[in-house]
This record gives sequence, C-alpha cells and structure tokens, in this order.
Amino acid sequence: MKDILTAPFVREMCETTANMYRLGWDERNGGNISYLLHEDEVKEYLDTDKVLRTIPLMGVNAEDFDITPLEGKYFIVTGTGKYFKNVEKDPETNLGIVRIAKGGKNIELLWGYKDGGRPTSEFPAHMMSHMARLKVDPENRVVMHCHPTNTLAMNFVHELDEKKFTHTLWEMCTECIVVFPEGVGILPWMLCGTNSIGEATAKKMADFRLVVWAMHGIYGAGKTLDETFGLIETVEKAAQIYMLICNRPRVNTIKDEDMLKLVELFGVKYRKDFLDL
Ligand code: 2HA
Ligand code: ZN
Repeated sequence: MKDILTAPFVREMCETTANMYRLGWDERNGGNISYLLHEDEVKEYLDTDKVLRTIPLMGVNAEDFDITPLEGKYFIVTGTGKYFKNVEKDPETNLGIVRIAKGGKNIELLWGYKDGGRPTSEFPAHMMSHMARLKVDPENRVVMHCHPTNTLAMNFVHELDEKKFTHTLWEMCTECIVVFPEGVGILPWMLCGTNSIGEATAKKMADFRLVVWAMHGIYGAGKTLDETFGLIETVEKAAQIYMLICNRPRVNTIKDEDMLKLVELFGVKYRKDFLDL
C-alpha cells in the first residue's frame, strides 16, 4: 500500500487550499471542498474494507437528507471548522476520505479527521451539487466553496440579477465569456449549512457551474480541482476589475458584438439571453 500523504489527490487538496488561503478567499474556517475519487485510486492507498468511523448524515447537519444516488462513492472532503490555512501542514486532521454508505444515510470514514472531526457543515450543499452536476456532466468531480473578496464586495453594490451580474462580469475581462459561457447563477442571501440552501444550490447547478451565494461567497463545480479553481479565479478577477472601476466614468467597454466574436471563435455554447444583440 502506498503512502496516502503522497497521493496526488491529497497533494492537490493541500496545494489548492493553500492557494485559496493565500488569495484571501478562505479566512478562518471559511470555505470547503469535496472531490469525488475513483475507487481504484483510493485502493492504491487505503484498505477500503477498513472503516474507521461511521458518521450519520444527521450528525453532519441538524436535518437528514438523502444521497442514495451517491451510494458507494468516495470523496475527499475538508473538515468542519477546519482552516484552509492549516491543511498543508496537517492533512490528516483537516481532511477526510469518506464513502457514502449503503442507504445514503451514513458516511464511512476511511482516513483523516484524526481529531474526531467530520466533513464540512456544507456537506448537504456539496453532495446535492455533486448529484446535480453528475446528471449534466458525468465527469464532474469537484465542488468548491469560498469567500472571494471582490466577488463578495460586488454583491453589495451590483444588482443580484443573474443576467445583469453575468453580463457585467463578462464585460470586465475579454476571456470571461469563454471561461464561463453559461454565466453565473445567483441565490439570494440564505441561511448557510442547511438542506434548503443545498437544494437551492443544486437546482442552480443544473444550469451553472458557478453559483453566487449573495453576500456570503461562491460555489464552483468542475471536472478537476484546477478547472474549478480557475472558474472561481476568473470570476474573482472580473469582480476585482469591476470594483476598481465602478466608481469612475466608463470610457471604454467590451461590446456584446465583441463577445459574440469570442464565443464564435472558441466555439462555446453560451447563454444567448445574457447578451443584448
Ligand atoms: O465552512 O464557508 O459556508 C465554512 C463556510 C460555511
Ligand atoms: Zn461559506
């Protein structure tokens, strides 16, 4: 059996959380990541018959929720209350590898949460989002949540209308419309950590890989940690430019006709109704 601390998925989780912390997106215990692992890759590092603890979903959150469609699936997940700042120096305490138990009501811990911890408080939103994304993209493996500074700042000064918000982001950097052509979904302020926000997020995830939680943060989904990180990074860059210019007279802009040229050149399917042509 190979050393789990050398597993690419553990290394990548360490590198990604460190980057996110460095960028100021994950203060204190802010943010969480879940990453779907293939059984074969887990088996190279862990005896999957050896369950360290069985954790009821009810214990993760106050309410029960059903994740039967994810039965038998493996995830590496950041721990509740844990700081992204600390993942790299102690992955075994701050991360866990879990399997969704038969019946979809419990999770089986195979590695990590060494101090008796559990998965993120946003586990419902993560698992529901995985289910929603897998329906539209069977290759989706990552769900990522964080509190990027400028994206949040923009929530306070920009209308929270999906078309208008997306359009503004697309206008801020030439490549935005190519990186997230489907746009950005938006939820109003809601209580976090609950099944309701999980259900609402998952509903948006049917159409978007990016969902803004108003005045809280953002959710991203993708095939890899890099892709998902890159999506959030691009939104955050656009939001940063918006926050730098929003109080100044606009002299130039990227026109809708220009964005159309981009999507045609790159051959991407985009939200036509989010442009005014
Ligand atoms: O886990 O970011 O939304 C801390 C959070 C909750
Ligand atoms: Zn949060």
